[in-house]
Amino acid sequence: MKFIIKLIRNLLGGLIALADLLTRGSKLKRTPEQQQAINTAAQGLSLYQFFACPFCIKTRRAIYKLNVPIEMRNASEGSPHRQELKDGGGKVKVPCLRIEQDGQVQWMYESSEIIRYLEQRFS
Ligand SMILES: N[C@@H](CCC(=O)N[C@@H](CS)C(=O)NCC(=O)O)C(=O)O
Repeated sequence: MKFIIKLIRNLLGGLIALADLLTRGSKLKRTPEQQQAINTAAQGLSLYQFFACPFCIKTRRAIYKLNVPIEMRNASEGSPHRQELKDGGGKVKVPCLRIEQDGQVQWMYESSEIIRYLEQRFS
């Protein structure tokens, strides 16, 4: 039963991910210099996520639109990133944005909070 629920959840998530890919639209455009500064700032960011999680899809969509090259780290079972997330952030819940800035590391959970943070910093 658990297996079937997981399968249905992944199938639905896959469909949402596909719909997202087909309807993403355009990325934010910047001058090459502005984009270079954004690319540099994004080096301190990584998103722990699952491919088919709707909250992760929503967050990836915002990241795509903001045109910020954030490293995606798959935190599903069997991935080494899962333990990093648990050890660093305190729980396995995705999406989680790891923010490394000025020698400090912050782990931000909650898709809405992550999107708000990214929009404030990059739009
Ligand atoms: N309110 C949270 C919900 C996040 C959430 O429920 N994520 C699920 C995956 S879709 C999760 O991490 N569950 C823990 C697990 O599957 O181990 C958000 O908007 O980010």
